[in-house]
Amino acid sequence: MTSVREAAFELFRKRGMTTIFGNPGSTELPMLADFPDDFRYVLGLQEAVVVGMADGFAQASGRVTHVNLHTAPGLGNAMGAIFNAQANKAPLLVTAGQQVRAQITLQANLTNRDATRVPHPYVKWSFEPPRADDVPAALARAIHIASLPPAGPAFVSLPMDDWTAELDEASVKHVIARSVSGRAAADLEAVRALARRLREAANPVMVAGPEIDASGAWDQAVELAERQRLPVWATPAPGGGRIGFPESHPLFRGVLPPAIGPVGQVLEPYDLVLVVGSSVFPYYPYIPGAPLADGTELVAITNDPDEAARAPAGDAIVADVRLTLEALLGSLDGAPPAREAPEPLPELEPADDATPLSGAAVHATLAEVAPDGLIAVVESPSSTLALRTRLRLSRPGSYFLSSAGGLGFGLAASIGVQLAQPERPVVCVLGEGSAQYAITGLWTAAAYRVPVTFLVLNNSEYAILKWFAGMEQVTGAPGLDLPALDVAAVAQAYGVRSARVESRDELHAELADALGAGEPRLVEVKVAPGMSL
Ligand SMILES: Cc1ncc(C[n+]2csc(CCOP(=O)(O)OP(=O)(O)O)c2C)c(N)n1
Repeated sequence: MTSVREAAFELFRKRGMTTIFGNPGSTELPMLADFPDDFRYVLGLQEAVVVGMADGFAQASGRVTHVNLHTAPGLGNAMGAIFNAQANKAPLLVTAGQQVRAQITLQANLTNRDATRVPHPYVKWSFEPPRADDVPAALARAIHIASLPPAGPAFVSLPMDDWTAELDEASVKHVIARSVSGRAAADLEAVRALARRLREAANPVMVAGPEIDASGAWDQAVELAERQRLPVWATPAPGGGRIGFPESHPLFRGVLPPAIGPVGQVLEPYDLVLVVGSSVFPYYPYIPGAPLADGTELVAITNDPDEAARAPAGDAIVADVRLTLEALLGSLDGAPPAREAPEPLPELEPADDATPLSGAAVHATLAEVAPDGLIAVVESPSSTLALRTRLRLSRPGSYFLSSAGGLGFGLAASIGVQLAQPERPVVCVLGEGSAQYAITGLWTAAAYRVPVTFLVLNNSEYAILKWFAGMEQVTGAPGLDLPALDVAAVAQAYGVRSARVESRDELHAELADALGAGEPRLVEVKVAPGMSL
C-alpha cells in the first residue's frame, strides 16, 4: 500500500518537479506533511507572486512547474497571474487545497465552491477528482496537459483529506511511470509549399516570435534568416514575451509596432512574411488599418491551433516550431537566393546624461555593465523599447516579459528565472509602479538568497498610462501620479540591500556592484517622466 501523498510525490519526482512554489493554508498542510528532503518548497507571501515565480521558473527551465495555492481565497488572489501564465504558455500544474470531502456539501468555511469554475477560462483543464484514489491520475493528467503544446496552466482542486488515503501500489505505478511527448512535425507537403513560396519571393521577411525560444529553435531561425537573407523583425513588444532572434544580428530590423494598421504598413515593402512562433499579431492598442497590404502574403508557423485559427490574415502551419524550421531548412537545400542582404541599421545616438536620466540612458548604462549571459526580466512599460534597443540581447533564454501585460509578473518571475538558471546573472527591470504588484517577492529573494538585481526606474508616475491617455484623447483622468514611493526603503525592510541613485556614474557603479554581489540587490534610479524610446 502507498498513500496518495507518497504516490503524488513519486509522480512529481519522476517528472523532475522537485521545486514547488506555494503559499500554504490549513487546507494545504496535509500535502506538505513530512515534506521529502529531495524537494524544495519556495514560499511566496502572496499567491499572485507565487504563480509569477512558478511562471518564470517554468519558462526558464522548460519544465512543468507545480504551484500550490490556498483554496478559494488563494486561488482568487492568483487569477491575474494565471491569466499571465496562459498567455506566456507556461506549463504549470496549479493545485489548491479544498475542504475535507465530508464538509464540501454543507459548505463549511474555506470550501472552494465550484472550484473548477474559478480558473476555468485561463487554464487548459480544471478538475476536482471524484475520489481520493483518483488524485495521482488527475495530477498526472494535468501535468501532461500542461506540457502538451501549446503549453499552459492546468488546475486540480485537492480535498485535504485525500492525502492520507491508502492506495494499492499496482493501481498507480503505470500512472507514475508513463510519459507523453507532444512535439508534432508539420505536414511535409505544407513545408515544401512554404519552401517554394520562400524561394520564389522577391522580398521576403521573417517575424520572430516567443515560441522560437521556447521550442529551442534559436539556431534554426538564425540559419534560415542567414541562408535566405531574410530581414528579421521581432513580434510586437506587448505580446512577444520572449526574444526569438539575436537582436545584435545584422539582419535584425527592430520590434514591430503593436497595432493593426502600423504593422501592416511596416510589412508593406515585403511580398512574403514568414511569422515564426508568434500569433498574428499580439495587437494593442486599436489602430485600425489593413493587417496586410495588397501584394503581401503571410505564412505563420505556430504550435497553437487557436493562434492559427484566429489570425486575421495569412496562412498557417500548426506544428512544433523547431521541427518545422528543421524541415524547412531541409527543403531549401541548394543555391541561396540572389537577394541583397539588408543594409545594417544606423548606429545609435549616445544616450543623453542629463538628470533626471531618461530610460534610454538607464538602459545604455545597463548595457555597459551587462555581464555575459545576462537575462533580463522586464516590466518597465514606458522604457521597454529603449531596453530592447540598448541591450540588444542576443542569446536564447535571455528575455522574459508578460505576454498578457498583467503587472506583477516581472518581479515575481525574475526570482523563478534565477532559481531555474542559477549560473546566469538575472536583472529584473521594473517601473516603480509595476514593482508594487509583487513587492512581497523581495522577501522571497532575500530569504532564499536569490541573487537577482532589481533595477527600478522611478518616474513618480504611470507614464505609459499618460501616453495612452493621449492616444485615447482622454483628459483629466485621476490616478496617474505616484508621488513619494520609496522602493529602496521598502526593499531594505524586506531584507534586500538597496541603493538610490540619480546620475549615470552612480548608476554604473551600483549596478556593476549589484550584478556581481551574489545576493539580491535593488537599485532605484530616478528617471524623467514620459515615454523613453
Ligand atoms: C494587474 C494590472 N493592473 C493594472 C494594469 C494597468 N497598467 C498598465 S501599465 C501601468 C503603469 C505602470 O507604471 P510603472 O511601472 O511606474 O511604469 P511606467 O509606465 O511609468 O514606465 C498600469 C497601472 C496592468 N497592466 N496590470
